[in-house]
Amino acid sequence: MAAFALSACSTDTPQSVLQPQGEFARKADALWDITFAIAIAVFVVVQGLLLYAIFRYRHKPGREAAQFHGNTRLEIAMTIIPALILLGLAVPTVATVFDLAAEPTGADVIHISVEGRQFWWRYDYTDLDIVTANELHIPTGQPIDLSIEGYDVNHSFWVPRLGGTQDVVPGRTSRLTLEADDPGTYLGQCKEFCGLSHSNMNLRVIAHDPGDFEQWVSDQQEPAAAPSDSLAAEGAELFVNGAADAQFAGGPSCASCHAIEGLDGAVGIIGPNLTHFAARNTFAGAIFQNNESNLRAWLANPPERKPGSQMPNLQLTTGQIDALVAYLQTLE
Ligand code: HEC
Ligand SMILES: [Cu+2]
Repeated sequence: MAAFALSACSTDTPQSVLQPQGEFARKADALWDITFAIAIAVFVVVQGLLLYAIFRYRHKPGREAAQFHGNTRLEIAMTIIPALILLGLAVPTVATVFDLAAEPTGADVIHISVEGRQFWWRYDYTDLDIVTANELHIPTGQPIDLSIEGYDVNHSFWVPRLGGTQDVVPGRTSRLTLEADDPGTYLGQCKEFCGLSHSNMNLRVIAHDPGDFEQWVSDQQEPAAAPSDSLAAEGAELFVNGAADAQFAGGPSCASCHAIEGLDGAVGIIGPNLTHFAARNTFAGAIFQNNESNLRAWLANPPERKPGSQMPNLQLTTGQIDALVAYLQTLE
């Protein structure tokens, strides 16, 4: 009990809904504050009366337990008081529900279509012509309009400090508004059990000052850089055509699952768009830091690194991994 209670004193809580960092998360938090205050008051009154009754009417020699039934006034009061409390709570709740559900309007609203997949997030900036994965870049101080779709099974999108949760259901488009006050990285994750790597389906929102966001957008809109040296060029070639030897030749090439803008033939849509892969801090559901050793381990055997991953083990040789990593690292 003590360990549980003391955990509330922790300050390092990047996914706490109680420390909102944006307009929409704050509105939900305000509702919680009211509900929590009322719940505490009810708890104290009810437990107080209970303790009083236990003590005041405890057993004593010669004292008989009274049997009684049907105190109409008490029963009416016990029905009306909770009904009034719930009615009172319904007013701010319903107002907030409608407020949060309203689609933000205005010329500067950024629309992003989010897709939950086993076990990563795909983001399509529909007006900006950018497709990326797992790390959602947004400008600070303005509402971001997310329309959210499911691709395979149910997921749930949640960045606790920036907004509410939204269930992701295949065949249905839902929406959610997020906003961040300050630049920074905000953690989130899938909140609906969705299979073996549910716990590995993280995401992060990276909020920038509006000027820095503009810069990010124009960088992302560039096609991928051409390979800078012969090893990277070999990697690009492997990426599109596979290799003439080993299992990799018979299986699908990287390009049949991944798109890279500017690389001929790389138009796949099964896996994340890799046009600016090297600009991401993390990969594979934001669970691995994007560095050379993690990338090598990933390419060597994705389902071993991330159970249930839809990227198969392509039986790459060390030489092929060298070339592919060299190429992926040029994709700034
Ligand atoms: C059958 C489809 C398929 C093939 C073939 C494939 N991938 Fe993937 N790849 C995926 C999927 C799906 C993911 C997302 C995995 C996850 O996060 O669970 C992924 C993830 C990745 C990532 C991490 C991207 C990110 O931002 O999270 C990299 C890098 C990558 N693949 C590179 C490659 C390379 C290089 C090849 C060729 C050797 C390749 N892939 C072949 C489907 C594929
Ligand atoms: Cu999920």
